[in-house]
Amino acid sequence: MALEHPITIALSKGRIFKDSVPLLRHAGIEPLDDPESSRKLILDTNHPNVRLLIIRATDVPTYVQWGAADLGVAGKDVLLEHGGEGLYEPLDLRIARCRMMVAGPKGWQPRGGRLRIATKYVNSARAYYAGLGQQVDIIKLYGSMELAPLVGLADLIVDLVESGNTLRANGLEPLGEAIMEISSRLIVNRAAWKTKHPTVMHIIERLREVVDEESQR
Ligand code: PRT
Ligand code: MG
Repeated sequence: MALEHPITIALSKGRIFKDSVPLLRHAGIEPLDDPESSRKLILDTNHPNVRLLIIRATDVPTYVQWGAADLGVAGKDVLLEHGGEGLYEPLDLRIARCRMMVAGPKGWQPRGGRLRIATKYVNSARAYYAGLGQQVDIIKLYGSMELAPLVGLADLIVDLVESGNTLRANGLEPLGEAIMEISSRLIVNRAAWKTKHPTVMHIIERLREVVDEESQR
């Protein structure tokens, strides 16, 4: 049968869960609880062999890397910070899309001197400025990056932008083109890829079908 091996899938609640549900449904997997209303961290599904772990977005690659989950859904931003060790990334699910951008106070102009960049995305920001050949100081934050330029912690931020409302509400604006387009990826534990191959492949193929269908709309 299609899902012959027990499979654990790691997801974060919020936009990734919401956007993953229709995709998983296409693979025959339906959660029996809603993480927004239930406090359960392990959700059963309609399929006796499949369960979902509800964890922080940044923890998803870690659970999959160590085999506590076989599969996971994680943003490219999160995967770049994690490093991708022990993971396969076979499918772009094209959900939870946004752009990673540099932003600063409206009308900001460089004054010369070394820039301070506040961000949660230290690896991506470092790689971006290294690519420009520009020396900057990167300041690691865990959230609310928009505050940093307003109170003099940093000149600029590197953050995710979807509608731009969060930046605007704080008197900030994007600077230049996006650093990169972000979407969520299906990730697979390397050992599970081998030991549960038919089941993993079945899920990937069903997900690929629905992602392709969506992208042709
Ligand atoms: O919230 P938590 O601290 O638990 O973790 P998280 O923020 O990593 O998780 P979550 O669930 O908020 O985001 C999960 C994934 O969704 C991210 O890793 C991204 O890949 C993706 N994603 C897509 C986004 C956004 N769009 C997004 N807009 N993640 C965050 N945002 C935030 C952004 O950081 C900024 O604060 O939304 C704000 C900007 O939105 P706009 O619409 O105002 O521009
Ligand atoms: Mg968030």
